[in-house]
Amino acid sequence: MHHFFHKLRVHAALLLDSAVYGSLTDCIEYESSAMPSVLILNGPNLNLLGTRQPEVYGATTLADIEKLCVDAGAALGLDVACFQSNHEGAMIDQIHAAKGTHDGIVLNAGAYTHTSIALMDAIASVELPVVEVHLSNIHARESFRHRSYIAPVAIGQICGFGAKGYALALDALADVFARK
Ligand code: CA2
Repeated sequence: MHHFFHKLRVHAALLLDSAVYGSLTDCIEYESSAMPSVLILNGPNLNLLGTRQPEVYGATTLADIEKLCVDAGAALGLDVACFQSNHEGAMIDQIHAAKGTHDGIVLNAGAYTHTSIALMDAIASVELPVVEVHLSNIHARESFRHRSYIAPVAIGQICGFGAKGYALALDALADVFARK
Protein backbone atom coordinates (compact mmCIF):
# COMPACT_ATOMS: atom_id res chain seq x y z
CA MET A 1 0.00 0.00 0.00
CA HIS A 2 2.82 2.43 0.86
CA HIS A 3 4.17 2.02 -2.69
CA PHE A 4 0.83 3.15 -4.04
CA PHE A 5 0.67 6.28 -1.89
CA HIS A 6 4.28 7.25 -2.60
CA LYS A 7 3.57 6.85 -6.28
CA LEU A 8 0.47 9.05 -6.02
CA ARG A 9 2.37 11.71 -4.09
CA VAL A 10 5.16 11.82 -6.64
CA HIS A 11 2.72 11.94 -9.54
CA ALA A 12 1.08 14.96 -7.86
CA ALA A 13 4.49 16.58 -7.40
CA LEU A 14 5.28 15.88 -11.06
CA LEU A 15 2.20 17.82 -12.10
CA LEU A 16 3.12 20.74 -9.82
CA ASP A 17 6.81 21.01 -10.60
CA SER A 18 8.14 18.96 -13.47
CA ALA A 19 11.48 20.86 -13.31
CA VAL A 20 12.24 19.43 -9.85
CA TYR A 21 10.90 15.94 -10.31
CA GLY A 22 11.87 15.60 -13.96
CA SER A 23 10.56 12.41 -15.43
CA LEU A 24 8.62 9.24 -14.90
CA THR A 25 11.97 7.50 -14.30
CA ASP A 26 12.42 9.55 -11.11
CA CYS A 27 8.99 8.45 -10.02
CA ILE A 28 9.89 4.77 -10.45
CA GLU A 29 13.18 5.23 -8.56
CA TYR A 30 11.41 6.97 -5.68
CA GLU A 31 8.76 4.27 -5.55
CA SER A 32 11.33 1.49 -5.24
CA SER A 33 13.14 3.29 -2.38
CA ALA A 34 10.10 3.15 -0.04
CA MET A 35 10.84 1.11 3.09
CA PRO A 36 9.08 -2.25 3.38
CA SER A 37 6.76 -2.42 6.36
CA VAL A 38 6.55 -5.28 8.88
CA LEU A 39 3.87 -6.00 11.47
CA ILE A 40 5.08 -7.50 14.76
CA LEU A 41 2.06 -9.41 16.04
CA ASN A 42 2.11 -10.84 19.57
CA GLY A 43 -0.61 -13.01 21.04
CA PRO A 44 -2.12 -13.97 24.38
CA ASN A 45 -0.31 -13.37 27.68
CA LEU A 46 2.75 -11.86 26.04
CA ASN A 47 1.69 -8.53 27.58
CA LEU A 48 2.72 -10.14 30.91
CA LEU A 49 6.35 -10.61 29.86
CA GLY A 50 8.84 -9.42 32.44
CA THR A 51 6.18 -9.16 35.13
CA ARG A 52 5.57 -12.87 35.94
CA GLN A 53 7.37 -16.24 35.54
CA PRO A 54 10.77 -14.62 34.74
CA GLU A 55 12.34 -18.08 35.23
CA VAL A 56 10.50 -19.30 32.09
CA TYR A 57 10.25 -16.19 29.90
CA GLY A 58 12.97 -13.88 31.26
CA ALA A 59 12.89 -10.30 32.51
CA THR A 60 12.39 -8.62 29.14
CA THR A 61 9.06 -6.79 28.84
CA LEU A 62 6.87 -6.59 25.75
CA ALA A 63 7.74 -2.88 25.51
CA ASP A 64 11.46 -3.88 25.46
CA ILE A 65 10.78 -6.35 22.64
CA GLU A 66 8.80 -3.81 20.63
CA LYS A 67 11.61 -1.24 20.97
CA LEU A 68 14.15 -3.89 19.95
CA CYS A 69 12.02 -4.58 16.85
CA VAL A 70 11.72 -0.90 15.87
CA ASP A 71 15.49 -0.43 16.30
CA ALA A 72 16.43 -3.67 14.49
CA GLY A 73 13.96 -2.78 11.72
CA ALA A 74 15.45 0.71 11.28
CA ALA A 75 18.94 -0.80 10.98
CA LEU A 76 17.62 -3.14 8.26
CA GLY A 77 15.69 -0.41 6.41
CA LEU A 78 12.27 -1.67 7.54
CA ASP A 79 9.29 0.21 8.95
CA VAL A 80 8.00 -1.68 11.99
CA ALA A 81 4.51 -1.53 13.56
CA CYS A 82 3.64 -3.51 16.70
CA PHE A 83 0.37 -4.99 17.97
CA GLN A 84 -0.48 -7.35 20.83
CA SER A 85 -3.81 -8.92 21.69
CA ASN A 86 -5.13 -11.58 24.04
CA HIS A 87 -8.01 -12.20 21.60
CA GLU A 88 -7.87 -14.59 18.63
CA GLY A 89 -10.38 -12.56 16.58
CA ALA A 90 -8.47 -9.32 17.10
CA MET A 91 -5.31 -11.05 15.86
CA ILE A 92 -7.17 -12.35 12.80
CA ASP A 93 -8.44 -8.80 12.09
CA GLN A 94 -4.84 -7.54 12.23
CA ILE A 95 -3.67 -10.23 9.81
CA HIS A 96 -6.47 -9.34 7.36
CA ALA A 97 -5.66 -5.61 7.68
CA ALA A 98 -1.96 -6.30 7.07
CA LYS A 99 -2.73 -7.15 3.45
CA GLY A 100 -2.10 -3.92 1.55
CA THR A 101 -0.62 -2.18 4.63
CA HIS A 102 2.42 -4.30 5.50
CA ASP A 103 4.82 -6.41 3.45
CA GLY A 104 5.39 -9.15 6.03
CA ILE A 105 4.53 -10.30 9.55
CA VAL A 106 6.57 -11.51 12.52
CA LEU A 107 4.13 -13.58 14.55
CA ASN A 108 4.35 -14.94 18.08
CA ALA A 109 0.85 -16.34 18.43
CA GLY A 110 1.50 -17.55 22.00
CA ALA A 111 -0.61 -20.56 22.93
CA TYR A 112 -2.86 -20.02 19.86
CA THR A 113 0.12 -21.40 17.93
CA HIS A 114 -0.86 -24.86 19.15
CA THR A 115 -4.65 -24.55 18.74
CA SER A 116 -5.73 -22.06 16.09
CA ILE A 117 -6.77 -23.28 12.66
CA ALA A 118 -8.45 -19.86 12.34
CA LEU A 119 -5.10 -18.04 12.58
CA MET A 120 -3.59 -20.53 10.13
CA ASP A 121 -6.41 -19.86 7.63
CA ALA A 122 -6.04 -16.08 8.09
CA ILE A 123 -2.32 -16.26 7.30
CA ALA A 124 -2.90 -18.44 4.26
CA SER A 125 -5.58 -16.02 2.99
CA VAL A 126 -3.40 -12.88 2.99
CA GLU A 127 -0.43 -14.44 1.15
CA LEU A 128 2.15 -12.33 3.04
CA PRO A 129 5.48 -13.77 4.23
CA VAL A 130 5.11 -14.68 7.92
CA VAL A 131 7.98 -15.62 10.24
CA GLU A 132 6.88 -17.56 13.33
CA VAL A 133 8.75 -16.63 16.51
CA HIS A 134 8.79 -18.09 20.02
CA LEU A 135 10.87 -16.91 22.93
CA SER A 136 11.21 -20.44 24.31
CA ASN A 137 12.24 -23.60 22.45
CA ILE A 138 8.73 -25.03 22.03
CA HIS A 139 10.21 -28.38 20.87
CA ALA A 140 12.03 -28.84 24.19
CA ARG A 141 8.87 -28.28 26.23
CA GLU A 142 5.59 -30.20 26.76
CA SER A 143 4.48 -32.27 23.76
CA PHE A 144 1.36 -30.12 23.24
CA ARG A 145 3.71 -27.23 22.39
CA HIS A 146 5.47 -29.24 19.66
CA ARG A 147 2.62 -28.85 17.19
CA SER A 148 2.32 -25.50 15.44
CA TYR A 149 -0.64 -24.61 13.21
CA ILE A 150 1.38 -21.55 12.11
CA ALA A 151 4.44 -23.43 10.83
CA PRO A 152 2.84 -24.86 7.64
CA VAL A 153 1.83 -21.36 6.46
CA ALA A 154 4.97 -19.54 7.67
CA ILE A 155 8.15 -19.12 5.62
CA GLY A 156 10.10 -20.23 8.70
CA GLN A 157 10.13 -20.67 12.46
CA ILE A 158 12.59 -19.23 15.01
CA CYS A 159 12.37 -20.44 18.61
CA GLY A 160 14.53 -20.70 21.70
CA PHE A 161 16.55 -17.50 21.36
CA GLY A 162 14.44 -15.22 23.53
CA ALA A 163 13.84 -11.67 22.36
CA LYS A 164 16.69 -11.96 19.84
CA GLY A 165 14.40 -14.22 17.78
CA TYR A 166 12.38 -11.16 16.72
CA ALA A 167 15.52 -9.47 15.36
CA LEU A 168 16.48 -12.70 13.55
CA ALA A 169 12.99 -12.82 12.03
CA LEU A 170 13.26 -9.22 10.79
CA ASP A 171 16.65 -10.03 9.28
CA ALA A 172 15.12 -13.01 7.44
CA LEU A 173 12.24 -10.87 6.13
CA ALA A 174 14.66 -8.14 4.95
CA ASP A 175 16.38 -10.84 2.83
CA VAL A 176 13.04 -11.93 1.37
CA PHE A 177 12.16 -8.33 0.41
CA ALA A 178 15.62 -7.76 -1.10
CA ARG A 179 15.15 -10.80 -3.36
CA LYS A 180 11.82 -9.45 -4.76
O1 CA2 B 1 7.83 -19.20 23.77
C1 CA2 B 1 6.94 -18.47 23.32
O2 CA2 B 1 7.16 -17.38 22.82
C2 CA2 B 1 5.48 -18.93 23.43
O3 CA2 B 1 4.79 -18.49 22.27
C3 CA2 B 1 4.92 -18.27 24.67
C4 CA2 B 1 3.50 -18.70 24.99
C5 CA2 B 1 3.40 -20.23 25.01
O4 CA2 B 1 2.06 -20.62 25.21
C6 CA2 B 1 3.94 -20.85 23.73
O5 CA2 B 1 3.86 -22.26 23.86
C7 CA2 B 1 5.37 -20.44 23.50
C8 CA2 B 1 3.05 -18.19 26.34
C9 CA2 B 1 3.28 -16.74 26.58
C10 CA2 B 1 2.99 -16.50 28.04
O6 CA2 B 1 3.79 -15.44 28.46
C11 CA2 B 1 3.83 -15.20 29.79
C12 CA2 B 1 4.69 -14.23 30.19
C13 CA2 B 1 4.82 -13.95 31.52
C14 CA2 B 1 4.04 -14.61 32.45
C15 CA2 B 1 3.16 -15.57 32.03
C16 CA2 B 1 3.04 -15.87 30.69
